Amino acid sequence: MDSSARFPLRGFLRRSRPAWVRWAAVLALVMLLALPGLFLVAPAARADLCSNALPNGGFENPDGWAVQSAGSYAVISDFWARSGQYSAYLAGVDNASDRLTATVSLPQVDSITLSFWWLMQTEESGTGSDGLTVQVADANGNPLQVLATVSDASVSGVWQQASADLTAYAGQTVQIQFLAQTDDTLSTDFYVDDVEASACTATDETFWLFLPITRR
Ligand SMILES: [Ca+2]
Ligand SMILES: [Ca+2]
Repeated sequence: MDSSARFPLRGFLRRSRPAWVRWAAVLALVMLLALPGLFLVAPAARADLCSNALPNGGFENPDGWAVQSAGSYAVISDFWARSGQYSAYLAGVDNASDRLTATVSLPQVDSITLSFWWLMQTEESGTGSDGLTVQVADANGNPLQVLATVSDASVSGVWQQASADLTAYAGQTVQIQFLAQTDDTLSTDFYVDDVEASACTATDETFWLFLPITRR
């Protein structure tokens, strides 16, 4: 068998090609063979697509929030906000019983994370007798799970962020409830702002990065 049939490139170079064509072919072959040594091929992390399923969590617009209070004060107020002008200001008096509820249709996605910012300040001395409970309930208000608790024994006077996993409720309509209660002496303030339910879908795309290998 003609060796040029087994090695097409050899045949290509042997035939009556102009010299510059043969050199260009050889150079292209060398670059092709050297490519893996010049570049590191690395898969990049997948990027999740997320959206917020809980609008008005900054309380600048009270739409979507239902308020029940034993007192006659406004629970959504401009007294001390973390963002914008408004936040939820629960309790702040003795014998408080405040309930702030958002009804949310959680999409059928891969993961859902509830996050919110809270700030507590108190006249108590860390007894834990005043508290804020964050819980998820079904659409009728029946409690399903406590997500977080804050009490007068928690960090005081500084905005803190908390988060909880809501993935188990994907595809369901649920209530997110903030419940504040105080006893009959030494009041505690509970502020809440910037509530979000981040619903994320994992993408199937994998990105490949060609990183040049450099030496110092
Ligand atoms: Ca706000
Ligand atoms: Ca108290």
